[in-house]
Parts: sequence; C-alpha cells; structure tokens
Amino acid sequence: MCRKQYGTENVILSDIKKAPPEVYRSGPFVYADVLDYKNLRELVVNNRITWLVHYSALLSVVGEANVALARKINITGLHNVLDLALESCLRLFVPSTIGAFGPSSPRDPAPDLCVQRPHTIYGVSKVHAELMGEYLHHKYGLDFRCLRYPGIISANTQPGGGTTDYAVQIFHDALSTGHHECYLRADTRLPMMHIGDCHRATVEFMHAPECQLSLRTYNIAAMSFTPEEVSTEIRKHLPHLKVTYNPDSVRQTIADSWPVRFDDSNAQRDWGWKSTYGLEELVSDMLISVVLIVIEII
Ligand code: VAH
Repeated sequence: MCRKQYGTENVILSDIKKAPPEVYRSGPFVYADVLDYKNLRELVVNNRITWLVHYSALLSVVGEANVALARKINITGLHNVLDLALESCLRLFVPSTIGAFGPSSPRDPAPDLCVQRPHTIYGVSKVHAELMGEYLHHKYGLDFRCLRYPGIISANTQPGGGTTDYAVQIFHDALSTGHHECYLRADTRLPMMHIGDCHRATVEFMHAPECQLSLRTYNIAAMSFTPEEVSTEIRKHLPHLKVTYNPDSVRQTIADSWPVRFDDSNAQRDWGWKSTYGLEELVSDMLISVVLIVIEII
C-alpha cells in the first residue's frame, strides 16, 4: 500500500533474513538489524529516509519463551530506532497491540487511556514503546505515531509465535486437512483485523495532519470473534471443517488477560478511522487468498 502511495523505489523493506521471492521481486529490500545502530544509521543516511516504520518485535508467546531476547529486540531495538529518529529527524511509526493491556485493564471495551499492567514481556515492551515515544514527542517534538493492532489476519504470513496465530492457521487447516486443533477455548473472544484494514489504517494514520491528533497512541478496531464463531463462518464455505479444542495454558492465560473488544472512538473522531472487513468478508477473502497461495505453490 505504501508503494502504491509513494512509489515502489521510495519504500525500502528490510529484515535480517532473506525475503520470500515475491517480496524480493516487489521492490527495494535490504538487510537491517535493529540491534546494529551503525547499520541502521547507514541505511537512513544513504537512502535519505524520512519515515521509519518499525515492526521488529518478538510476539507474545515466543517472547515468554525467550524473555532475554524479547527484551533485547523489543526494548534495546526500539531505543536504537528512537535515537536514530531523533538524530536524523525521522517521522516514526511503531505498532502496539491488544497485548499492551492486562487483566486489571477494562476489557470490554478497552479504551485508549486506562490501566495497562500486561503480564507478558511483549506487552510490557509495547507499553514502554508507547510511553517512550510519547515522552520524546512532548520533549523533543518527535513525530511518533502508534496504533494498537488487534490480532492481524493475513494469508501471506506464517504464524509468528503469537496468541492469535490460531486465527490464521485455521484457514490453512480448513483447506488442507479439514481439521483444526485450537489451542484456545471455543469461547475466547479477541479483537481481530484483516491485514488490508491494518495496512490502510497505518497509512491513513501516518498521513493524518498533526493538528487532528489528540493522542499519539490509538486503539483501532474492526471485529472481535471467538474460535467457535470463526469456525461457524468458515463452515458456510467448507461444511466439513472439524475443530477440536485443546487449550494450551500459556496461550489461554495470555488471551484471558487481553481485551475482549477495543474502543476506537478516538481514532474514528480524530482521523476518520473506519474498518471495512467484518467476519464474513474476512473469511471469504482469507479462503480465496489461501487457495491462491496453494495454487501458486503447485
Ligand atoms: C500476538 N499476533 O498474538 C500478536 C498480536 C494482538 C496480538 O500482537 O502476540
């Protein structure tokens, strides 16, 4: 979406590992390690970067399995990016998450401003990112912008060690084996969003005039569903889908500490946020997208 808006050659994707062929062929792709400040600075200076969109992080479940690495990537990596943004006068977008809330937060719905005492290193690091970004905005004028994403559902990404991964895997299972074993209880409701809405929200928010923003960090919402509800919607297309439930204590405990729904009224009022994918549209699009990926692979 950014490349449509700003031109392919003006948007550089980066990672510490090789990109899939279709990503590599889509435009500029470089190596960038958030723990290597010199590497980041060279990229910014050599390419006259103006916006930095910082997605590197260990997600909720994988972070709990490797707290030291999560702290390095999610906090030290973030500080490198914050320092570079100040040094090079960059505008900075950093995503936060429903994981930035905890069991003592209002859960249904969770507003933008409330108690945030998450019980994961992922959540703690994201609250830190929110607070550090807002501090540097108020003290030095850094154009820091942050959206709290729901669970993002995309056919093109492999589950990345998150608590919401089931909501991607179920589509692949429905089209391959016809059976999905869910690691959450059937009634576990979580905020979710189609990748198309996520990308559009991010670009629209980055574009929003500064004068319209009453906050630096906003919740964005689209839908909330349970494993049972998404399974029922998939069965409208694939009646044979069988789902068994085998709750995993780590992921169930994390999910039970997160908001059930987001209040995103500030994003709607300040910069006109409005989602376009509901559960029906998400399921239809995901099934088509996963089929197209399978066809491409064959
Ligand atoms: C996770 N998918 O499950 C991520 C996300 C909203 C949750 O941050 O950890």
